[in-house]
Amino acid sequence: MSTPTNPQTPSPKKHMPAVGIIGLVLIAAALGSVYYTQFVVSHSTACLVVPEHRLYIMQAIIHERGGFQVQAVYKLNSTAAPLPPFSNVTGPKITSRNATQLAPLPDPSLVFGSVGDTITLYIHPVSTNESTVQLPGLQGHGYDIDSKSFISITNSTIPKSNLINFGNWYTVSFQIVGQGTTKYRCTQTCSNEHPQMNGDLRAGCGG
Ligand SMILES: [Cu+2]
Repeated sequence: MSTPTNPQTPSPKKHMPAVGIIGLVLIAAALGSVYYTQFVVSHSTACLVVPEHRLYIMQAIIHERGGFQVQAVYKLNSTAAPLPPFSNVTGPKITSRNATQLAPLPDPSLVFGSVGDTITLYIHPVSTNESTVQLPGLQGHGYDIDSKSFISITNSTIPKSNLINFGNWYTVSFQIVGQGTTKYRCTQTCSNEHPQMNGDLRAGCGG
């Protein structure tokens, strides 16, 4: 009796094509997800709209008479264009030569911009002179933004006290550096509805 020959063990080389294909698929999937997160996702969160400089003309009046109201929105015709002449007595002097009026936003207190935009607010605090509704002796309203985490303020005439006096105009400019939503609000107790005297500041992408 001859000793049986060792049964043929299958050569590992026979597995190689399958292992190689699985390996290639895994590498492709890994590269694909890297590409997806690096480029596709970041493209949708970064804003690809052309930056503009928007001007918001706003009135600040007790909430019973409207609160913060955007009266007009413009965009500068060129982001390199100088801002319109501004006086703290008469406000900004905007002409069609350097700015174009935009359609009003559905929410009259909303300030909206896209990431990369510059926003300039012109705020006019107005007294109603109604001592039954407006707190007697009130000097003005207040203006402050809750979270400044996604904006970078480049210029402001609003005093550190945030008090904006009746009859004067105030301006603040900022760049939008990220998406986000916060509230701006009156900081002076001005009427019964003072707690509602606020508006949204929203930074998105386009719109
Ligand atoms: Cu107020």
